[in-house]
Amino acid sequence: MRIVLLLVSLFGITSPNKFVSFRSNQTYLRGTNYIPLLNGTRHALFEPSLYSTWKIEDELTQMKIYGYNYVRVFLSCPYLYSGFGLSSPGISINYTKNLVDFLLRASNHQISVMLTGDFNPLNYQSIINSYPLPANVTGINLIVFHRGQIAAKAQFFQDLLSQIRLLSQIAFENIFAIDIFNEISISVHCQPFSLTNGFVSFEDILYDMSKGIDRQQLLDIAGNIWMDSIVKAIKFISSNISVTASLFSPNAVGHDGFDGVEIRPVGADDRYPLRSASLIKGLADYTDLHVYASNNVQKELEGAALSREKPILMGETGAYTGDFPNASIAALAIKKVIIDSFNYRFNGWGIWTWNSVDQIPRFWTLTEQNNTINKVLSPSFWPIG
Ligand SMILES: *[C@@H]1O[C@H](CO)[C@@H](O)[C@H](O)[C@H]1NC(C)=O
Ligand SMILES: *[C@@H]1O[C@H](CO)[C@@H](O)[C@H](O)[C@H]1NC(C)=O
Ligand SMILES: *[C@@H]1O[C@H](CO)[C@@H](O)[C@H](O)[C@H]1NC(C)=O
Ligand SMILES: *[C@@H]1O[C@H](CO)[C@@H](O)[C@H](O)[C@H]1NC(C)=O
Ligand SMILES: *[C@@H]1O[C@H](CO)[C@@H](O)[C@H](O)[C@H]1NC(C)=O
Ligand SMILES: *[C@@H]1O[C@H](CO)[C@@H](O)[C@H](O)[C@H]1NC(C)=O
Ligand SMILES: CC(=O)N[C@H]1CO[C@H](CO)[C@@H](O)[C@@H]1O
Repeated sequence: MRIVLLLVSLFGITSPNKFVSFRSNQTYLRGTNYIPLLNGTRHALFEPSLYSTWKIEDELTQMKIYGYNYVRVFLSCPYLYSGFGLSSPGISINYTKNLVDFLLRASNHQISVMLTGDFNPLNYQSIINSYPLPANVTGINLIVFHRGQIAAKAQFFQDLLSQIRLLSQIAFENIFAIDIFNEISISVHCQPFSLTNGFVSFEDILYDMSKGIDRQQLLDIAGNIWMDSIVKAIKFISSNISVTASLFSPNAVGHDGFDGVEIRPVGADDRYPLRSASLIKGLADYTDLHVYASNNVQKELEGAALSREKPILMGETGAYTGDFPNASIAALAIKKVIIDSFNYRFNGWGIWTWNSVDQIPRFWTLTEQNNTINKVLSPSFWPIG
């Protein structure tokens, strides 16, 4: 670790390398999701007690050989969720030094990094608590509707990015994008959307909960305030970083397009995504729509109502092992998703996952069975454009 930090101080003033960018439009984004897990279910790449056990240098070397130009990683880990052992807002250096190490190694391989967030660390709770709870909002919907949740997330990203930059400008500049919340969605079974009549006031405007158009507008407005506030906070630290929140299509969770945030039967999937076309009318820099191999792909692509005003990425695509008998068949199924997406002018694709054969539930990985899927989908074997 010390050696890495020494290199940083020696080379920290050289001109920045940017390997990919949403702005350049020179090359398609071709990435992988690298998600080392704890117990097959919990993200753990940057977990201090585990970080040194991942074979990161080898994996990045292989990613480069297979031609990938970016890697998507998750910031979450038990240490982050529990508040880094801190009792007030801030990031532990024990965590950030691992992130910096990863960013530098990726940079050495000319691989750009997309960071992905989700829930706020526990030590940011004081920020959340310093704002009043919004009326008529319950459960998971507080994430988007609660000003305190927004302020905490904004502060978290500012703290994290400032600390990374302090440790290494090269590491800092290798972050080309931030997905502020993986697959952001609201629950139609929580307030305000579980209320199907009466009025809900949000930011001084009244919404008639019996009307689909009002329900969607309420979600759009809340989503825009949430996204724009956090984008502004990140851009304050670096205007170079592209920011969005990844999404799935409403058609992936039982809706037929953006149907007015309709409630679902008890036991049905209660998630409803934010609307991409609304987010990019605001400050989101690009759309990131996740689409997995299934016989529902065309409906998901159509139902997502993508706007082409800004770049479109498919930051996750993959194949569930339960649906595809072997890796060769899975590779062709994923290839078909990507080909189907050409009509919607996607700017890139990230495959789920690089090597997480322990994930529960299990998805075919790029590297298993002697790189069967890499030999079909990787940029070295399948250049696009
Ligand atoms: C992982 O699984 C083991 C055994 O099932 C359990 O004892 C342990 O608490 C789990 N760890 C986490 C972090 O969930
Ligand atoms: C950071 O790691 C050191 C050594 O492992 C440990 O003593 C310290 O408590 C950790 N700090 C935090 C804030 O977790
Ligand atoms: C929203 O909350 C306010 C204040 O608690 C309450 O008076 C109102 O009835 C609620 N609206 C609905 C539709 O339940
Ligand atoms: C943004 O990118 C430009 C050009 O690559 C670079 O000169 C500048 O230092 C970057 N800004 C930050 C805050 O990293
Ligand atoms: C995958 O399954 C197909 C169809 O059953 C078969 O033709 C092919 O040989 C299998 N490939 C591998 C690598 O097992
Ligand atoms: C794995 O693939 C490489 C390159 O395609 C090949 O040379 C090698 O023989 C394969 N190994 C096995 C065990 O199949
Ligand atoms: C790589 C890439 O995204 N290329 C796009 C650049 O812009 C043109 C015009 O909008 C598109 O047609 C390309 O697909």
